[in-house]
Amino acid sequence: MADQLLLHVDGKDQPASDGGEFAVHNPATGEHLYTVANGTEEDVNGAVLAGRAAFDDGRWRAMPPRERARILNRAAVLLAERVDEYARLESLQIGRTLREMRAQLKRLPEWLEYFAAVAQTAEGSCPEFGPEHLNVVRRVPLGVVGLITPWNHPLLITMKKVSAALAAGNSLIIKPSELGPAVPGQLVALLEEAGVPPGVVNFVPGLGRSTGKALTEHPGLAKLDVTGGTETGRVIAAAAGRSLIPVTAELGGKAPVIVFDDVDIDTAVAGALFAAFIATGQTCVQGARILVSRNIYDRFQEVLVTRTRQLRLGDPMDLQTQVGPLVSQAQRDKTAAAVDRAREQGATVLAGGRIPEGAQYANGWFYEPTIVGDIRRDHDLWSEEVFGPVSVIAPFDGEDDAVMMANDSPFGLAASVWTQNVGRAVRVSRRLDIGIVWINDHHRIDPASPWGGFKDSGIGSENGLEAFRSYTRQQSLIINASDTPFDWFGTDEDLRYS
Ligand code: TXE
Repeated sequence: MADQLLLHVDGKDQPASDGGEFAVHNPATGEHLYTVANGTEEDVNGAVLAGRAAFDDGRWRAMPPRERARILNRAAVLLAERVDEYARLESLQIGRTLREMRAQLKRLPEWLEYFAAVAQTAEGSCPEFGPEHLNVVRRVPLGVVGLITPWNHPLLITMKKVSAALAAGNSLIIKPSELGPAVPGQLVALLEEAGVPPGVVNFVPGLGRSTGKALTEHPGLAKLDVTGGTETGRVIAAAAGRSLIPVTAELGGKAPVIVFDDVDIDTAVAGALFAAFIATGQTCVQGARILVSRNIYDRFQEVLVTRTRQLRLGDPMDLQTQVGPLVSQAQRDKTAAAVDRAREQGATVLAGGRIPEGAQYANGWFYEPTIVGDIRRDHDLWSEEVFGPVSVIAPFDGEDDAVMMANDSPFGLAASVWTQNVGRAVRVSRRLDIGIVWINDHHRIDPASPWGGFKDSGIGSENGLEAFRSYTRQQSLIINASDTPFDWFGTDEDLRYS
């Protein structure tokens, strides 16, 4: 890893215009890893101008789709070769376990391959427009788009946005999270190595409140796409509103895991653990509310608590570790405060609920995987997103109760339903006010499958054809195909507008 991560604008690495930088630390050990150039307003402006120049001269936008697709496929091959190196880097800077990052990163070439295929097969349309005209509707790229990404899946989330935006022919400005920008930075170099022309993908790391703000308020952007906290999403969407540009926002969540009484308890507990503690609970689709049919509740809780206590917390680089530290002191403080408040409000901590003791935890942001019971729907922990290894467990009585509890949230990103009864699974899913519903699974993602939330969880979606379309706009060509001369003011006949 280089000692300093620089901006990359118009094909060139550069420091921040004012020389500013900040440091990234290893959240498991506190060790200094590298410094990052802190992009200024001037840098953002330079990046947008570079992206615009690249867009206007058509070096990427006007390239035949098969050629763009070839380059994206080449990038997929290069990425597959670097998965181990990138996984290590991701684990070092965000603290997610190496076994998780390997599993995640080895799938990422699929995003480039999928959107390469979409670029080649995308079609316009030809709506009926009466006998004398032919209407051809083209899908054209938007221009320079701003991509703002978080730290919890640094490369996955960047990849989702980059592959759709690039396949559609746009120029990009990437503003990665200040907590884990190294691998997104490497992706930019990799894309140019694969053949994406300089100036098309620009990289401006920096702090959200300065660099991120300058980007979202820049008048030269044609779209903003953000993954982050709900409050950040509101600020960015408001800026997009002022610029009258579209926004895609993937924000917070408080996903229910709904367990019916016909499940195999061990399988459903394994599913709940997977939902709750992947990424040390730092995912927007984390199974934060485990809702269990009352007639199996006691047994389920007992197995869940036992298995939660057995999770191996520790050094993320050790392949035996199952749960790593939180990404930062702020995330751990937020987690600990949420559990303490739940205790004060009368909930019961059934497993975890502490900062672990021991030399191996002393310098990192560790917190024990935690299950909280006796939760009421007026407790803060019922509705607030923690973004840490904390889930609540509560019983329900029947389908109506399960649906009511699951929908009782300001968020609507994801849910999982665990049952062997297909009719019930379909019935319940249809009643959930939630964007992604897994049946007997959780967390699964595919580049072809829409990913987006309802309510305070965001606007629009990533992945799939809609994501590609959201990086284009329609241009309607209306061709007069009539041989009859036409003179609007030269006739007294009854006129019609077509
Ligand atoms: O995210 P931020 P943070 C949630 C989670 C977490 C909370 C805060 O609840 O505890 O958000 O985490 C950039 N203008 N999620 O502070 O701030 C920022 O630099 C423009 C949910 O790390 O939302 C980063 O690149 N940009 C989530 C990105 O926004 C701004 C993932 C996300 O950072 C900005 C992460 C501004 N004013 C956190 N302020 C998910 N949906 O998965 C910040 N940024």
